[in-house]
Amino acid sequence: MKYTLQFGMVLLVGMILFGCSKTTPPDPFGPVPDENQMRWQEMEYYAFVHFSLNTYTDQAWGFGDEDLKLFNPEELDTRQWARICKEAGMKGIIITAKHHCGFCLWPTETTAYSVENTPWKDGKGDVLRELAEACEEYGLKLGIYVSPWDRNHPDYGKPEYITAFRKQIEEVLTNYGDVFEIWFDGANGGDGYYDGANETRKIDRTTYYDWQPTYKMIRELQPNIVIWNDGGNRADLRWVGTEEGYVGETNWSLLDSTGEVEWGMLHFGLADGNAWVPAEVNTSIRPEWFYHPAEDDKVKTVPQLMDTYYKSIGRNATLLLNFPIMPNGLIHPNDEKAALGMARAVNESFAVNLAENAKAEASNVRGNADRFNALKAIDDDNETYWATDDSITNASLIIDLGKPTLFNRFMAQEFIRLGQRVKSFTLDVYMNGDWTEVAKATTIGYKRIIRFPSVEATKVRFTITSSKCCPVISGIGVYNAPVFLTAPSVIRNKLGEVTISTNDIGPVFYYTLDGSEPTTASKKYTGPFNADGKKVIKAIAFDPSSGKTSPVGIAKFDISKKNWKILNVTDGNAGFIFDGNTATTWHQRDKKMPVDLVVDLGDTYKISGFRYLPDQNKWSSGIISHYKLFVSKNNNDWQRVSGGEFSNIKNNPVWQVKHFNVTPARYIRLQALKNTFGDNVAGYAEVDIITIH
Ligand code: FUL
Repeated sequence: MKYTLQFGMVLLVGMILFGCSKTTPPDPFGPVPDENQMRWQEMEYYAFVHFSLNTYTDQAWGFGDEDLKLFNPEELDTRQWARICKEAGMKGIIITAKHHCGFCLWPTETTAYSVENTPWKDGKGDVLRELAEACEEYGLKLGIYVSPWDRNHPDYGKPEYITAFRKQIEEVLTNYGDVFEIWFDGANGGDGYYDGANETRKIDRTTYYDWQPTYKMIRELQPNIVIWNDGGNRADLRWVGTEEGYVGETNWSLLDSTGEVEWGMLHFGLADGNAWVPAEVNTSIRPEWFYHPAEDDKVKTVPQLMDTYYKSIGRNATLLLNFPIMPNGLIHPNDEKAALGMARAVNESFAVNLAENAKAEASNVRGNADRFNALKAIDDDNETYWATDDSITNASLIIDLGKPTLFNRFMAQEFIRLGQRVKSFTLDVYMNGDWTEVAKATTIGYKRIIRFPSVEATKVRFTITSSKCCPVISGIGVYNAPVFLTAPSVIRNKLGEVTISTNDIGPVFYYTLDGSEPTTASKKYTGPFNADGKKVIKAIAFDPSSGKTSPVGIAKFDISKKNWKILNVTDGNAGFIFDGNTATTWHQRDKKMPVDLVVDLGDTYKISGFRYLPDQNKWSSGIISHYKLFVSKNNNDWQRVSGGEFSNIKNNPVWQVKHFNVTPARYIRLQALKNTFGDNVAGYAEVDIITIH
């Protein structure tokens, strides 16, 4: 009897222990996010606003000598910014409190180069205060960008500057309530005004700022903040290595906490990194970060913004989308329209999760326990999850939609509090009695969305083909997103022949040549046509099967290039720079800087500016960063009409537009002084001029 009782007890304890070990949650694997990173990740989408003195000078980077009198945003309305961001579905706003020019948008003890000495509100204004209040009113979080590089400060480059810089950080983190993120730009050191010194000041960006004490102060002042810093100075979040709005398809939220950070690590993360440093995709709603009137018709379209959405939020990153503020202090209506259009598209795309309330079954369920079964992945609760036994590193989950259902998007989420685990997965759909693979992908993380052409199927099979350890999936979604056509691209070659095209399959195009808005009643495109000389061409794509039209693609062309000649050059590829095709580039490699490009326009024109598009492959050398432009009537007497830097051209290689006083000339000479690699190559995707009649 005694023996039986003892045996029974042992059995009971054994059963409890055995049972528990099978139904306890998986252990965390590798680095995991802290609470601040978790809160930040769940924000998903928030705004940048770029606003500074260079808003008033049409520049990308101010030099530091811009006149304070320029700053007078008479209609400044931070509530307009907040309203737009809120309606766009964003969760916060990060403002350039100080950009590289050193101008402070708040009154500061550290410099006279601030709002305090501008005509705006007689020096009594404080943009940060107004934004903090507007964010509070609209339920948005406030974030702050303070540029480490300061092209105005007399002490930049010396130890004294670090004291002033820390003081600035202290001010912005003390006086404006909770700040969710602080942003330290990676552009650091170079030429600047520096209080009249007008010189080049180089710093060692790994040591000069002595970040650790600064980080400590920041965390003391704002315990809930996340710190963004690029490259080697890592903090809580990482840059993705491009400003074009996408992170790698493979995207690990991990990096190594020490050592050099190469581009690939920023873009893809590190599968076996030892620190949790997730990715933030930062990009502007227009080509450039600051407001330039010439970009009013270059605002990204809804399809472009949706593409960015899928390549950022849909790839385990957050999206930081920038609005350039106009000189009057407002967001431009075109930008508002695009951001709200994107919000509608996101809402429409993800309004109905077809997997919710469907039947779901997994190949393995941890301890056979209900709390970890397949339904937990589709229950619309991110705190519950499907998990497998510890020994399992590949598993599948089948969602039965019950009837043939049309869809084209799949979303999966890992429960990242336990680490990022899944390395790869496939997606199959069950149609006409067979399984067909529709997608194959790597990494999931917080959120991964896959796009594929619409299918009509009854079941979806999600197979994790490889995982670091047992997978833990907290969310799965199946959606039927509306299709958005992209605006067609309109290019013109040297002979004046215009081609309209798109990457979408099936649409036809309609266009106008008189600046009016194209409709399906406009001229139909049947193939390349001739339209030489100054022209504005607007085109739309129309998909006859869905009846949908695209946004308008606009191309503005200046005078004919038919008679243009590059002088002193025999290389046959030189013609690439006038072919209208931004993907083809010509390089001059056989010269030493300064490298000249001399063009004979064939006739005399009243020239008021020029445009330069660098090689669109940022890995290529030859992206000109500093230049001079000369013009001449006779190829003998030259007049310098423009010169300086193509600011930020390395990270954002968009069209560089420079205006100057109208000068009649037949020849132009673009002189490359430096490129972004520091070698002697001068490259050009396109070169163009701006003329007046
Ligand atoms: C860059 C800066 O140089 C740009 O002007 C902009 O602020 C962007 C967000 O970061 O590196």
